[in-house]
Amino acid sequence: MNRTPVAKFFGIALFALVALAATSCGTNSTSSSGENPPAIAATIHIADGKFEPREIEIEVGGSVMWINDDVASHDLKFVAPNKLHSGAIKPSGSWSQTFTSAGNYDYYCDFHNSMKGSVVVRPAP
Ligand SMILES: [Cu+2]
Repeated sequence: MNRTPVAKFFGIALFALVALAATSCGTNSTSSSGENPPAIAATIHIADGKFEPREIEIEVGGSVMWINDDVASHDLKFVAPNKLHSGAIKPSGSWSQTFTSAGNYDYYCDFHNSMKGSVVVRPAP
């Protein structure tokens, strides 16, 4: 007569354990994909004193790579509240950045202030 509640308890405990295992398994697979180098979602070329394309849209978690095809050095300084700064990107050099929060990231070249671009990071679907 006493066994039924005990069996019920173990049944629930087992269920909870399986649910926990399933949850942690799901978390593991997510984090393991995050350990891989991020895939480049978009590439922007710097040429003739311009960012090409000037505006791009990516999904949150995506990475963008800037490649300097120009003969001069350029950099990327992001407009507040973003504090990203690439530092000088020499000719044939590149710089990449992963965007982990959705939002609009406007930037300009600190050496040539008329060079502007923006990255629009969409939230995950
Ligand atoms: Cu520049």
